[in-house]
Amino acid sequence: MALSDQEWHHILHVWEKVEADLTGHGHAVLIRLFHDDPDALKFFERFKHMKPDELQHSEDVKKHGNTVFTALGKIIKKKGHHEAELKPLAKSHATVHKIPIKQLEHISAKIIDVLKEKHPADFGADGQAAMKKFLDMFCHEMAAGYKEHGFHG
Ligand code: CUS
Repeated sequence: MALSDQEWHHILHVWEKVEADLTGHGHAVLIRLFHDDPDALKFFERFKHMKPDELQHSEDVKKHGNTVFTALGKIIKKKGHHEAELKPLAKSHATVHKIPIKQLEHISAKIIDVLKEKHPADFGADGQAAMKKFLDMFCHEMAAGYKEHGFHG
């Protein structure tokens, strides 16, 4: 279901804070995900041999954190009109990276956890609910895109 103007407003409000440090936020989310669900690591050839301490300090993991958060930010700023951004992302994740939707759902949950921790004053119950709705929609649309490319992960 589409998000209301109010919901986009809540999401963009916290995202403004996130943008002060996209890399730091993305890195925190990846570290949290890899800690809570080590299985997530196996989809990343270049990370899967790393120990927790290496992951924590890896410039490559930081860079990937920035990639993930930059991609999400581009989509968020389109306030629902993100077909042009989402389609290629679904294609590359279905055909190249082969990241199951379950993993996108896991990373979505970690995104909400990290934002709650880092921005308690700017990410209250309404913001959390709006972000959850956005991320649910994102995962749902990615799954639809995956199917178009014959990936049922
Ligand atoms: O990179 C990318 O792009 C993706 C995200 C988006 C948002 C779609 N990813 Cu990366 C994902 C994931 C990771 O990193 C890890 C784990 C899981 C998932």
